[in-house]
Amino acid sequence: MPSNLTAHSESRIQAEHLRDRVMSAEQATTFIHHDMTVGMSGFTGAGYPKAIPQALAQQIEQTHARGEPFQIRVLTGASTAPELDGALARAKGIEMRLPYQSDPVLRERINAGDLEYIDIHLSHVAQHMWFGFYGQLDVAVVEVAGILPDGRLIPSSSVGNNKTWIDQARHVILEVNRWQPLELLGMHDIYYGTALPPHRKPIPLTLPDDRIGESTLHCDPAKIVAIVETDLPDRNSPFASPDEDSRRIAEHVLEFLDHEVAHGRLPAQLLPLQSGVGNIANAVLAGLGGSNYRNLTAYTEVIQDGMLDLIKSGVLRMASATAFSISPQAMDDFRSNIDFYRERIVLRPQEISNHPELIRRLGCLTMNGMIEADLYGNVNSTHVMGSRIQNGIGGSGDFARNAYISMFLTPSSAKSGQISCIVPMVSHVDHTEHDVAVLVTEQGLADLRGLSPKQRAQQIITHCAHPDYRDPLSDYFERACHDSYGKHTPHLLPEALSWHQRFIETGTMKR
Ligand code: 0RQ
Repeated sequence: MPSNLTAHSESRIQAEHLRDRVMSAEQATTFIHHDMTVGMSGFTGAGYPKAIPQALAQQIEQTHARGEPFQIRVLTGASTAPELDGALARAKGIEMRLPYQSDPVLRERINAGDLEYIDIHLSHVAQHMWFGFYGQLDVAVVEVAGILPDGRLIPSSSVGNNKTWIDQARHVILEVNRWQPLELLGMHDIYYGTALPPHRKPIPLTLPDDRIGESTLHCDPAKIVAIVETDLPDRNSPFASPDEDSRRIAEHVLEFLDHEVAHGRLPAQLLPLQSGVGNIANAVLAGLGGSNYRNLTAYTEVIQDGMLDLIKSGVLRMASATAFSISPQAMDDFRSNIDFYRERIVLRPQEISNHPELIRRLGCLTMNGMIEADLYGNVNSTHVMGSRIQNGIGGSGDFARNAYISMFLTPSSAKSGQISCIVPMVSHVDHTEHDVAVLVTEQGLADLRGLSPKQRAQQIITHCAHPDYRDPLSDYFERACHDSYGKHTPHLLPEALSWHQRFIETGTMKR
């Protein structure tokens, strides 16, 4: 940390030349108008602007009350929080939203058909902006932990697409959040070397630890139109301790990794781990904590509680990500030991944390959740009953497509056992059979590498399907092998397509 900026400084805005832009959130919202495209910070409930979206939601409601239109296109890093997605969705202020989201109010609006939701790979967002696919970015609203005397910005608890939003926007609004530890300075690695085709060069990162960029964000001071000071926590909900299914899924994954090491297909320190968020991912991390592995690395998107524990115990040597997603208890520990963690954590822009070139080069072992998989290994991560968006593809496609071993994990059934998560044909495809190496449920693990479609089906029914659904799935598969039009990937189309419909017809899934 520079000697002229200490954690106890009076103001987090050390740049004298920017002090005249400080104003209230209400005043700052006057720079955002109907029909604008706004890039906001935020990734999995970390580092999102906390005051401006709420003030904006109020402005929007008042404008609607006058009978005038006010809707914006909202681009973020990934999911944010009720103060951003929830507030703007409730105010009916979003015309278009991208990429990943997980807010219940926003989800309802999207599924009611009230707004356009564009679900794309997280690594694609920044480059699609540079390519001009989303038009002009009018305003960037970005949370930072502080502003250095020379105007450089200290990133906060997520990086996401902030570099791109700041570079591309006509106007920039900063939220300087005093709640974010200033000691985050030095934890980030902002790579400014990306270029557009045909001028792209290899990204010079060969180990998850490599630092290839700078610790701060740059912004042309002329673009900064408003600075709002806040002191508000990230949305960080406590993690439930792993349930029985999650624990069993974790056991199968660990047994598989041991087996791969024993057979010389993985080194003793494994390869960089990527893990999705949620209960199952946390259970796998907890399982690694009880293992004999040491000095592992993670090249992933999100650092959650389990990863901090692994770093503390030495199981993980270091972790690279783009954001935190940690509970209040873990946050206390993080703050108390921030100097220790800064040596072992790197936060990068999401186009680098999720970059296909780097994931392929490093050979990531990827573990992501899913809604359902079919007999041949196609995976649906996003759509319930083929049409209702749950969250989005997030980074799962960036990682799965380019992984050394891509694993997908789920309990074998959903809705208290009424729905099988192994189905004849997925109702929506996010990851094709070509990108799925291993499927895991609490029942067991199907290793699909090197298998043909019919061989995969046998493995998946035997090892992953819930016992209640094994017979119906085997029956379908046998009849399909006999009666299918082609015998390479056997299907009885009308029956495969009606599999999901019956859950709606029997009322298991509400209309
Ligand atoms: O519904 O909320 O109404 O109870 O789907 O399921 O079991 O809570 O699972 O929270 O682990 O999420 C795939 C959505 C799993 C997640 C998904 C119903 C179930 C429940 C949620 P309710 P659970 P999880 C890194 C990587 C894509 C993004 C990704 C996800 C709800 O893992 O979003 O991987 N993945 N990112 O009841 C009908 C089925 C069902 C079903 C579950 N077969 N049929 N309903 N549900 N299976 C992070 C980022 O990218 C940022």
